[in-house]
Amino acid sequence: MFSRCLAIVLVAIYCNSNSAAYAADCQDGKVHEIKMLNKSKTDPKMKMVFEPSFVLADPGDCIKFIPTSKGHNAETIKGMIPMGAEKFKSKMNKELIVKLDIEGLYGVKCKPHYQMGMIALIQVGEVSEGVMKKASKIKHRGKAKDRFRGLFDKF
Ligand SMILES: [Cu+2]
Repeated sequence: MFSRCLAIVLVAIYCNSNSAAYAADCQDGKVHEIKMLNKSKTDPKMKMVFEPSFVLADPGDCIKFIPTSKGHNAETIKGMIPMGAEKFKSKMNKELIVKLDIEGLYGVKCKPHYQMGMIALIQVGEVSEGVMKKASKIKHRGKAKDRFRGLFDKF
């Protein structure tokens, strides 16, 4: 399933005037929006969250990380991207759009709030049980541990 050597196309959008470029890259697939928030919109007790924290996407879809609250970024977690996929990392307080072509699981964290549990999981296409198991066994710290457990429990 990893035989296709498609690269992730990384498109960083720094201001809205660049949205034409983003539209060109993402027009074939869906754009899934993930907000970076100080406080969850659905559960106000949850602090420092990506919302939604789980996204199911098709290969070729785009993910748009939106800095709704200040002080966050979005970057892949080491060891939590599919084989052959490229890591990505947004700048603090900047929107980031990534096109995910390679099937598998992508673990995402906010660098300053990883320990506070600011993580997200993106599933692209179909994921085998083996891949799922391997990803669920990656060790995490602080609240990231509990939140990842919560996400993997849903599978
Ligand atoms: Cu954060």
